[in-house]
Amino acid sequence: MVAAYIGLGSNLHGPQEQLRTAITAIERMPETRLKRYSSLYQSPPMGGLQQPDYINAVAELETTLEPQQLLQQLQSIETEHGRIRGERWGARTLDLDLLVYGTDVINTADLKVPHPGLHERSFVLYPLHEIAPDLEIPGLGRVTELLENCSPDGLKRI
Ligand code: ROI
Repeated sequence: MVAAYIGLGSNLHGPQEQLRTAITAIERMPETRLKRYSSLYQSPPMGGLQQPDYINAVAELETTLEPQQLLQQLQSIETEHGRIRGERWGARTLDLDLLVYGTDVINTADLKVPHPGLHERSFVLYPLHEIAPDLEIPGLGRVTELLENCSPDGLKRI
């Protein structure tokens, strides 16, 4: 069993409902147990394009799926939620990012774990801190310490 952390984000088509149904879909994934998930957080879009505010959350899983299998499961949930892979920094109905997979460091073309930029994104770090303050992010450090260097940047817990 490996502890894995997933970042959830949406800013289209009822973002709060998108995240709620995504949590239900995650609960139904094979070989996986949903351990806990954070509150929902609202934040302005990062990345400069004009688009609606995002709703974000983080979930902790226990899984025996391999990282690639887990990624495939997450991508099929995104697709079920009508995710169209469009503009790189554009709006999305559902984004599921594999943030952390145990102590693994993965650097392949389609999967980078820990998720690059995780430590700079308040909409990932604050919800992660809510459920796993003592988590050690491989190569980056403890969540509590990372949080000290990350401004909330308009993030609101809802
Ligand atoms: N901005 C916020 N606040 N939350 C996100 O989940 C998010 N996801 C993205 C980009 C477009 C980078 N901006 C975001 O993919």
